[in-house]
Amino acid sequence: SFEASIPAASRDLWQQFGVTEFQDKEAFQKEFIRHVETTLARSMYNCDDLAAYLAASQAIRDRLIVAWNKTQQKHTTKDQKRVYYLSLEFLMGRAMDNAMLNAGVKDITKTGVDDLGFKIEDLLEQEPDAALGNGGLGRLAACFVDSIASTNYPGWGYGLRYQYGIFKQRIVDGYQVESPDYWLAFSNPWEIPRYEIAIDVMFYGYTRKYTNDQGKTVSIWEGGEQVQAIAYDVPVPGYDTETTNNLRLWASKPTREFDFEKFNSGDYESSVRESQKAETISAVLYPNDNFYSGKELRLKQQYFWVAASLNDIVRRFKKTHRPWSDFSDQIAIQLNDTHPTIAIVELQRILVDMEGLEWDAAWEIVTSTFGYTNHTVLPEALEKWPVPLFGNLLPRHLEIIYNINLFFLQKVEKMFPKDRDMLARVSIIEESSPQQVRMAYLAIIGSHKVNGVAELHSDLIKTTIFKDFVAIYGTDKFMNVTNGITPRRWLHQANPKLSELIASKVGSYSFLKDLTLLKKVEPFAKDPEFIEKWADIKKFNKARLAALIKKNNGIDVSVDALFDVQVKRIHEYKRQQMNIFSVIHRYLTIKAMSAEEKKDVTPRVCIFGGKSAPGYYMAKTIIKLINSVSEVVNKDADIGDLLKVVFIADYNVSKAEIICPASDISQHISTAGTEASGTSNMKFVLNGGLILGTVDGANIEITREIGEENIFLFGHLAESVDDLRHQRRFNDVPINPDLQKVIDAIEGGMFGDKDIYGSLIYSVTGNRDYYLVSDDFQSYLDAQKLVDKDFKDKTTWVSRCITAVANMGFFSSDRAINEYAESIWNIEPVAK
Ligand code: F58
Repeated sequence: SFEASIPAASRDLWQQFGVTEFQDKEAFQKEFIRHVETTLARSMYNCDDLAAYLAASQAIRDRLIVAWNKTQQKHTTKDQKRVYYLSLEFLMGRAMDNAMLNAGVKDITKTGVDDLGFKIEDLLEQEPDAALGNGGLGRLAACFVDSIASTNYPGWGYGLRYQYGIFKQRIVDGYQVESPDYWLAFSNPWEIPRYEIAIDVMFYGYTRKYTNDQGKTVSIWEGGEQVQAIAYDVPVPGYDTETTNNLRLWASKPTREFDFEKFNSGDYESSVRESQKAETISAVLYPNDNFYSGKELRLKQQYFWVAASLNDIVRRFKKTHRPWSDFSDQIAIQLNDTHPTIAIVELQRILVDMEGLEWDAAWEIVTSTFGYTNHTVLPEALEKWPVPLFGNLLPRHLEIIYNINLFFLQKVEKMFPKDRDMLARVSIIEESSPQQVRMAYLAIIGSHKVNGVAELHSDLIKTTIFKDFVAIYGTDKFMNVTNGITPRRWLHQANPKLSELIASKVGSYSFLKDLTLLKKVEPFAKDPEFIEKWADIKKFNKARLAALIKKNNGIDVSVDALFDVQVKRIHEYKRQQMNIFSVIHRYLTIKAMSAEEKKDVTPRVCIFGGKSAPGYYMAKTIIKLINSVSEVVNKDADIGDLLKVVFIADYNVSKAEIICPASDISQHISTAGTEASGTSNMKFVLNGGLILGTVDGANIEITREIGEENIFLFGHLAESVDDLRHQRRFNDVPINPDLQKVIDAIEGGMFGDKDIYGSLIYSVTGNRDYYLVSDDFQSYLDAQKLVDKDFKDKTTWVSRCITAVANMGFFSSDRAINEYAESIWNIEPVAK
């Protein structure tokens, strides 16, 4: 079996040959050629960019695997506590550039392929994004595994190997059209299939009570359908360290015995159909962002991934022959949102049903192992599973949940004997019809720490959705860990020129490991020479984006205009509708101007990008409106270069790497209290752009760090939102007059058939306007005006950008990971 070892006597021989890692250009080229000729079975007469990308990747992959092996051996020997990060999404983007950078072979690879007649940039472009996520939550997981490796913590990610990542978006006639993202078409050099690591996972079936040898009545789960989870390992190299951690992704396969009976009896078709059904579990990523949809297949995905991961974790623990009481001293498991919450129940089931521990002892282990991160307060995003669906798929787990709930409610009843409502409010089971399992409550009850992802958000969960749980557990269980981003990808890779300029003042690239060193560039915010270099780099980055816009949209934009960017998933709470309304307002204003007045206008390019969930009608309407406005404005001769509107199709990680460094202003304008943190806000500022934003999520902490003179804030505060909504619902609050003009223009047919926008307009007028577009509109326009004015003073503008960047050190995901490690996971970095 794969666990057998080389006999001691032969190990010398093994070590003598070992594997070597290429150290210079020539050695790389040798590896490259070997991979073209052997791995790919091609030749020098038959090697295009794709083949060259694959061969170079294979050479780099070999290095990663050697480092991976060393790291895993070291971790096994040291036997320290490890963390497992369970996330249903890892939005990794491309791997090649990052692997070269982190492994320290970027220069030799670049010159190596150059000599052979290729351009490294062309090879990098061949790689499809690993787009196994929807947005912020998935990208956060990707930044976190990078940081866990870069800070030398022993930690693995566990996720699903979707065959189809987030759909590809095209714009046809102004509308979003989705097509499948078949990212695995040309083999994936960045994964190691481990066909030998195959774990059986069961669904459905029934539970049966019986009396065991000790005379105890126990429940067992049997009679269900089996599928197999196959491990695919993705090496995660740390930057400038020896650590290469693992991201283990599970793919579903039929079990080996799958319907052998049927197959044998000649019923091929139904046998094949059944086996295809097993494979559909990990086939596709659900494309919703901040929205819960209770589909059985989604719950199957969750349990499949959780069961395989826990089986793997427990198996690794059992190999150490430690007592169960050591479990949480050796293992921390972080739940990225409620999607893996069933892990709490699964571990309890393993310990009680399979390993024979007493309930209380098992529960102590479970709760000290798990931590839960919440990413939203939006009610429509909170997971609740209908009890009948849940009990049918996972009958034993439902029993265990009822037990957990019973013991929990007994405790609550003792604490609050007079508060009957309390029991109904905090019960894991919601008494609706049908009953629902509230996953967030289960996650809180089964974890020792619960955290939000930015200060405001962490305060809000304590005072709103989880208020009762603070009364029960006290405040210590609830904490904040503000999100972060990896500076390797989001500064150095995305913006190599800015990174180089910063390095020239810091003295080295050490800020990529300790981002607080950015502070060293602050004195140069007043240095004319530095300012000029900085401005040149921004211009270069804007030209790079302008070229992408020309290529994808056929629109010419001037790099001298203010680049105003809002790229993120399309959602009413993120308020792209407010942005496009203000663009229409700008258009109407310019159109009404005299030639003389126009001379004063700051030219702007308004750039949008982002996907709508396929079933989200309102978000799709917003996309259509943006594209219709773009059509009208861009060809209007009265407007010329004063205003351009661009929708960049298929926004993804690779496009973000081009877009972030090119913004002058980026917009993070969610209704106060709705965006838990946001992370692209951090990316844009780190790349030398300013923010136009609301007092929401991490915008607040960004303001504190960079100074309020370096950010354009507007809008109502979170504390006023409930009141404003109430006002609108029960009184006749007039709509903002500037917004009314915009609506009149849309309704007058300026942007095509007005009927298309009926429901969008209705959503912000009358007594609805749930996201307070009208209430914030005036303050938004005022802030826009200030942006126009301030952008005219180029020197001061750049100076503010430099100061902002210098103070972004806090937002490194390395800092976030250190906080998790110290205050939730209780783990230490692995020494050399
Ligand atoms: C995002 N959540 C938050 N969820 O909206 C954002 O403020 C935060 O910065 C980020 O998490 C990281 O903490 C988010 O992206 C999802 O996409 C879920 C996907 C699965 C269904 C439910 C929403």
